[in-house]
Amino acid sequence: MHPEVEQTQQLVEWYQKIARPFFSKMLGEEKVSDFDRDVDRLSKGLRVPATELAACFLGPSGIGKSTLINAVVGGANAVVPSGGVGPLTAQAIVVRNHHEPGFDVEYHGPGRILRTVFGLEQMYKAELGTLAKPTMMQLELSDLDEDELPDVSAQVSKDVDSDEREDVIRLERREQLRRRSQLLITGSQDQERDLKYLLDSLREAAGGQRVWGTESDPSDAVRIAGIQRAVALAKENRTYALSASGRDLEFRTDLLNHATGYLAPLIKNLTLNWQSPLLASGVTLVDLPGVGVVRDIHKDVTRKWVREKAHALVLVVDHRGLTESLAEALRRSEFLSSLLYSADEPEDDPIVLVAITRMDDIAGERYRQDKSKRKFQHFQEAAEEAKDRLKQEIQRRLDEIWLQNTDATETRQQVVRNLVATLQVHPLSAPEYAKFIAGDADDPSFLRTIEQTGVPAFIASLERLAQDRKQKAIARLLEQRSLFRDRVITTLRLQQAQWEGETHAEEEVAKLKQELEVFIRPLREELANRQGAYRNFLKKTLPQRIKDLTKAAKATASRDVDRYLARLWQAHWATLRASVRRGGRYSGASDINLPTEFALRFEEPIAEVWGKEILKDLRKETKDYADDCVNLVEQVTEWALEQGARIQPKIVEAQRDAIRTDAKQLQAVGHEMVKEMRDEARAQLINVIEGPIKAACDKFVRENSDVGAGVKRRILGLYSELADTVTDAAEEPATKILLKLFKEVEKEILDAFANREDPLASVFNAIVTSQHTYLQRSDKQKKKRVLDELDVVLRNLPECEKAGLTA
Ligand SMILES: Nc1nc2c(ncn2[C@@H]2O[C@H](COP(=O)(O)OP(=O)(O)OP(=O)(O)O)[C@@H](O)[C@H]2O)c(=O)[nH]1
Ligand SMILES: [Mg+2]
Repeated sequence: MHPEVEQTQQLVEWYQKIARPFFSKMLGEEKVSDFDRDVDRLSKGLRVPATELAACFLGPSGIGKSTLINAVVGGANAVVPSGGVGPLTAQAIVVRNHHEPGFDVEYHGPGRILRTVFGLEQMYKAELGTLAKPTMMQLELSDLDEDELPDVSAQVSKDVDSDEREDVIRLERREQLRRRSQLLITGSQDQERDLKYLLDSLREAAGGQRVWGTESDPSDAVRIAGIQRAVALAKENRTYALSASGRDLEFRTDLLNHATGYLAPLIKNLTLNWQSPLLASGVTLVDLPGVGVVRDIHKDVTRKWVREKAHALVLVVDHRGLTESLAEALRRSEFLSSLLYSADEPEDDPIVLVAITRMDDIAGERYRQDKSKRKFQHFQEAAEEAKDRLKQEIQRRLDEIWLQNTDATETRQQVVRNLVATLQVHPLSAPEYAKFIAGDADDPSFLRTIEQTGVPAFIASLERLAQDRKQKAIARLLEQRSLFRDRVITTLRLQQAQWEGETHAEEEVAKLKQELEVFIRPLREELANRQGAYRNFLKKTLPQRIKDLTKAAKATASRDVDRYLARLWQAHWATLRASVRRGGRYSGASDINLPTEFALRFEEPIAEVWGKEILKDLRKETKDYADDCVNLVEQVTEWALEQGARIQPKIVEAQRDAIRTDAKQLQAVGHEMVKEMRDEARAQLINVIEGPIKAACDKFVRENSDVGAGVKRRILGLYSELADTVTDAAEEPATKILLKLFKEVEKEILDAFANREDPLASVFNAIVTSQHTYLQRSDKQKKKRVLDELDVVLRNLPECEKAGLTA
């Protein structure tokens, strides 16, 4: 176990077993519950050893993502399937450290197969002439679950007229469904089968009857049974797990069946458990679906990983650099906008790494043309060039997708600066690396050392990032721990000083008290003013500011939404119509997603406002207030310390230290919440925005406004109206979200400081022991008992904490 974690655990145990009972007897439950909260926070920090670094690999299909992942975890062994994963297998595969190699799968239910059957049957019946040609609408609704098949309409030329276009799309869809069915039943997309046979087999696999009069072919029986098993598991919400130990071939086959074979279309989640030094160092690798091939939900999978879970984003490119589709995927994954919340404190932001694959091909090409240098020299030169070029190119692309003219707010620019400042570029060749690992004399690498492949440096970078992340978590834990320890110890010290102190004669105390009263009166007034102002800030100024800022955010959002809608004029009318029929979302020749796009445009100004204005103001005001309190207390302590033998300096100093410690805790207020906050803010915005959009679209379709001449104009008119409705509707929830977040931070502040006993009163009491405590403490027996107990508490403090105990 990590020493910091172990020590924290000891401290927590000490508090619970020894210090807490003492406190609850001496100080009362209120003070103790305050410490309890600190301990809760500390206990959460104890999960440090499990801190993972999720590195997500994003890049075009076939670029070499899986090959690279295999190289970094397996060396020469393939772990994730690579090479020729078709467009139908767009799964995120999570590779994580586990002592027992194997994999876990979560499947989709039977609905997915049934929709394939339904779509295929519709088209088949139409061809037989028993049914009218399905309309575009039927096609759209029947065949697909948005996510399931590659985008067709994008591939159909925009020049063909619309009827012809629909025909082309229809045929293409049919072909895709057919190929998918072939994959499910025969294990290969290209294995031709009779359509009726496919339909019957799929029905059987989904748990239904064969209705087209065909017989099951024994060679396909294994797969039908396999699908039935998968569907049954999905129905019971269970996962499938297979351990790799001792049955390599079976494992390989089974994994292949899942990742690229007949089960691939049914997979929801696939996790590979594996062992390798890199994984053991806390790195989890996520092989994301290839960009540019798949449809909506995969973008959702990508977005979920990239926006919400990635701690490192590996952009996999080749010598052509960041292609348009990858840049687009990056934009769409909302990675950049998620960084807006933390533009001013980017230390915990995910890091972007660019891996350039196929450097060996470039070297080969150059070598063929210029034999004056060795191939490995060409490799090294090309790698150096690529590094510089890519850095510039990333900057350029980011400008293009995110910083164009009016979009370029200062916060966005800050996000890009932060990203570029920590960007890493790794030109590499995974296949050459694998050759070094394999050490096959018949198939050596042309490179001189394994380092030249670029892969070891890439691995080292990931490891370093994982270490950094752990280190940061540990540093946070350490900080929390020392704060907590200081608070506990100052409290104990104060008790000790108070009980140990010689008790003064009653008249003497009374006189001191009088003098102190005189001195402290103006300070009390000042404190009261200060408290009033701070309370006012918390209760009025800031909430009002939040409201004003959301109003301003709304104006910005509304302008940006208009700009987005203006761009939709370029969309094909059929795409627009498809989108209106699907509640404002459709992935076609151009991608339309009103709920997300609207939410995004609203979220952005809000994110900026939160980090740049609200949190900043709040921290500043709080710090000023805390500093003022400390300052007032210090004035009193100074006065007291000048009183010589009339007071107990130890008590006074202990009290002052206690207040200083409390104030210190406030400095990082709100820091821990940024991440949860941004996920929540976004989800809530989408929620409020989605409903009205869907309702308006449905109404539009019910009224048949989606057919007939001028449909494009009508739809864009509708969307434009929606923009206003939606931005209006979003204002209130947006304010609520911000207020809620603020409340949480406020609570953190109150817990730490403001709700405490008045600091001047505490120090006053510390100086002038009240009559009651005076009497109590003059009971010699009791005094001895308390001091003994206190001694036990302090003596049992874990060794490592005792350094802070120099009396
Ligand atoms: N020469 C060379 N070939 C590579 C390199 N990286 C990958 N390849 C080859 O490129 C092909 C595709 O690699 P994959 O790793 O499967 O690609 P991918 O990015 O995972 O593709 P999808 O899973 O379809 O998105 C395979 O045949 C690899 O052997 C490289 O650095 N050099
Ligand atoms: Mg792959």
